[in-house]
Amino acid sequence: MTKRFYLTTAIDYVNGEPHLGHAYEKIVADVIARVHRSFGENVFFLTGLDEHGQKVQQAALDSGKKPQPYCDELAATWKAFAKRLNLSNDDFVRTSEPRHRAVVQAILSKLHAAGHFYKAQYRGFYSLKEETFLTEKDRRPDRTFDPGYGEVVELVEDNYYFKLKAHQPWLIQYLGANPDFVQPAQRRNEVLGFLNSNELDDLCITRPLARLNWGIPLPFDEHFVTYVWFDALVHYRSVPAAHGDPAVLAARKSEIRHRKDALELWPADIHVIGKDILKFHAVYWPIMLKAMELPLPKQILVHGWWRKDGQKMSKSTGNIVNPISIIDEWGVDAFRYYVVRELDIGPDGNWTDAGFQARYSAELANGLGNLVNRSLSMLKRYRNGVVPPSSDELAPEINRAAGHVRDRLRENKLQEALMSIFFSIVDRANQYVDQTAPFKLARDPANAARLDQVLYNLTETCRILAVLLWPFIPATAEKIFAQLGLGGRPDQMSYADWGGLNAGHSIAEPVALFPRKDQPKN
Ligand code: ME8
Repeated sequence: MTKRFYLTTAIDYVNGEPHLGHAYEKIVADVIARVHRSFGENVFFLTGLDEHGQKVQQAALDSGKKPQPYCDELAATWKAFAKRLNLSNDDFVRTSEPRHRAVVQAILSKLHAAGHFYKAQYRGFYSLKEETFLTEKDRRPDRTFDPGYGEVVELVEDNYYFKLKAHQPWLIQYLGANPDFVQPAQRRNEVLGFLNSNELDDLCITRPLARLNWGIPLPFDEHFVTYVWFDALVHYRSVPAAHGDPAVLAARKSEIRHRKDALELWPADIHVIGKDILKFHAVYWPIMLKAMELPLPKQILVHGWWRKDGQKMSKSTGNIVNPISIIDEWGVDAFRYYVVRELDIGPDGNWTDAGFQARYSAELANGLGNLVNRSLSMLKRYRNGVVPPSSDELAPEINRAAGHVRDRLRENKLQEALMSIFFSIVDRANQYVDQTAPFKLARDPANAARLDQVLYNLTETCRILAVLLWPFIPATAEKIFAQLGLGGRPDQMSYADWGGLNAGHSIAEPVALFPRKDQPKN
């Protein structure tokens, strides 16, 4: 048994429909998962849903349903959404599943016995909307709280706390010694800046049952349920436990059972998350894992947030991008392509319909689609679809570009990799068509050998493009392979070396990959 490359996303709250931000994160993670598979690694890609807590309880109540059936219904929508995005996830976790609940409870019992928690009374101002206690620091100069916190009430209640504070020096030291732990660097600096200038408060890990009942019961005090982060974050570990991962089972000592079908997953290789949940992942989670005596994940990869037309996306103002309607109209790969091409992992991005349509038209329809379509159509027309003898005129350039793409992919520089594919390969090959003018060569039989060369170079470039593009736009890459008459899938980077097409091979029918849209919508 060898350890798999274990990659996760945030698990989304099921208090509404999936939006662009959710879709983006899952696509980024899916591209990374496919890249690693393509490099020959054994990957385990996990995504799922965060079902407990006040927000979900409230959303269920608002729709007149009990939380579990409410979640069951929405979970079906979200799972269908994952399929629609063509995610290649290996598991889909829901935090209301017994396999997760059992692990959360076992961990809580163990940490309680080891003295990591204490019970204390807290009096403070509480934001119902954000499910969080507010401090004096959250007040505005006029002593009021930001309206973003919604209704704020004063509460006095007992709760259990996790001793977070004591580990602060250790965490600062760990972050300093492990520069790749939080990426990109700007996010790591943010965490370090925060830790160096604030004293951590201990972490409240419960809610009184009287106030919240939609949660995992605290195993050692029936009056409480587990509050979100000791529930949600633990899914990264409960899923490996459910798959019999010896590393996480060993940490629980009590129940090591060796299973034939066990998977070695922990530690996670990458947690892909959005910037708003950085503190939970880069501060709470490492300390929780230290208390659990488990190694830390290798990397937390933090993406920025999407806005639309320069404004925050919000259901109430109607300023949203509905991924499903985009996919219905333009296809899943146009959507996958755009979000990764437009936004590097790190900064915030801005969606505009005009920007999306411009990239569709220039890069997918006129760039990639046109290249593949005219290359294969010319091979059909001039050589009856039969691949001519091999030629390596473009080989040095394409091999160099493919090497660059692979290097960027190894660093999770997805946007740069896509740009290289398009600038150095798609644009170069389209320029090659213009320079060599095969339609002119075809007019004179004396140019037959030259036409053979040109057609080989173009067809082989299309094959390599399918391989390099597969992690990003898998369905399109597979279509290119099918149109090339090749069996199997373009899912291994090793296929991207020049010269894979053999003379005499017959291609299939070319079909437009990205139909041109005549009248772009505004
Ligand atoms: O935070 N642009 O769930 P969530 C980009 N359940 N990403 C966005 C975004 C936007 N406009 N809006 C949200 C939660 N996201 C918790 C996570 S993990 C153990 C628990 C991202 O549904 C957000 O940053 O509010 C997060 O990574 C993910 O979507 C889920 O957000």
